[in-house]
Amino acid sequence: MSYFGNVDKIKYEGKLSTNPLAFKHYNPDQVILGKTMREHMRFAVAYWHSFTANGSDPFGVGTAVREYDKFTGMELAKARVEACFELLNILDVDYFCFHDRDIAPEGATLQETNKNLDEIVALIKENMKKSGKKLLWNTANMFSNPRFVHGAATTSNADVYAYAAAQVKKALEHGKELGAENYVFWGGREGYESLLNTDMGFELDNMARFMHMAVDYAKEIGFDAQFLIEPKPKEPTKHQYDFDAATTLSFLQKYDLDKHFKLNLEANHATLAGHTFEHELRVARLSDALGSIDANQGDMLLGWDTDEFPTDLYSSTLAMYEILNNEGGIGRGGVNFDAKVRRQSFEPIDVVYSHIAGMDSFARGLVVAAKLIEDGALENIIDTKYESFKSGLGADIVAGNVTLKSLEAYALQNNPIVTKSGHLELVRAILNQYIMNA
Ligand code: XUL
Ligand code: CO
Repeated sequence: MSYFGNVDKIKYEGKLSTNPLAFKHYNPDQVILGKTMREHMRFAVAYWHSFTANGSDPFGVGTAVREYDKFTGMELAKARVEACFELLNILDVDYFCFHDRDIAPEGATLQETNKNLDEIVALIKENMKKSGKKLLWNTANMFSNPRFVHGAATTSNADVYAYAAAQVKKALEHGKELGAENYVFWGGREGYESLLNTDMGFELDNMARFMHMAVDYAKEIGFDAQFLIEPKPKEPTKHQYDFDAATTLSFLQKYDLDKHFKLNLEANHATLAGHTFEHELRVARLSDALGSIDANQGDMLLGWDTDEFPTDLYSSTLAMYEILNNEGGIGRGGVNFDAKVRRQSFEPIDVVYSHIAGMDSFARGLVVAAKLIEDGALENIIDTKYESFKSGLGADIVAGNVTLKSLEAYALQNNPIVTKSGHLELVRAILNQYIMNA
């Protein structure tokens, strides 16, 4: 059975190719700064967008009707596994990611739900073995079911807290079973609508307790995945606790969790928080917490999480610039396409086109970023900008050899102060040159 129309494995044909089913920039075996493109990127397909979602929105039902939609229940779940491995093979992508509820239907009881999950996990394991494909990360969906109306780890209902804990326990066991490289927490409903009826301090304490239990259990069962938190400022709640990289890092530090977690940063979440993607990556990188990325993009004109496939070369270049400058690159993480085709792109082949577009955009970003680094293009500009701190007074400041008094004495006799232009438009033009010509 083919769900994507018997498409052959996508191959690299070079930048002049006009074949829509070919990579123009992603050449998996091409070595850049000592690693192949495949190793730099570790691309992943997101199960929920590519196999579970169907293009429905608050105004209309799904437009993407797939061959597997003739099935229901566990038969549907099994057919989706088949579709997943077919797509990974077509795209030559090594990894995938899922939420527990993406892969198997919930039953009437937790026991039944877990039984469904176990069965599908076994099927996934079989397919992984046959194909050599790997699980970049799994996670627990603790936001869709109505029981999570007040949150999961931050709920006001202790019974729901216990249910969420049971769900994560199972997800960790499945992560171990499938050899997941990472385990992700995205706090879907960990946030609040109004402080008028919310004990924020208590909810945060409870969330930290929850995370500690997860870390302890992973250790207990010997699941050595990298733990990640994925920040997002809003949606579904008005204020999400893991607002952005800086807020999440401060939460982790306050609760002594920082040595156990890194961050999974998503482009559209960054822009919702009023940041660029590269800002979030830089903040994480400076704290040695850049763990993995969810690659997508938002829409400048819309204020919600549109999860579009990433095609903005400025963003992919600057994201790859941060990743290349990160110690160990993307490490155990990867570039997960947490992205969905638009509602009008409802044919199965659109799922293939969209991933090709995203992979090529990141491949191009990688090439440009590597060239920027090799040439020291931005480094030299930054070096020159801060050169007053390299000698004389500046060097004394950096060495800690000054006081407010000594600086005052210097300032009193240093007149006039000469400042230099930042030449930002020139810098942008240089970046343009690299994007067009590298
Ligand atoms: C939601 C989102 C999630 C996480 C995993 O905005 O990004 O899909 O990536 O729960
Ligand atoms: Co995401």
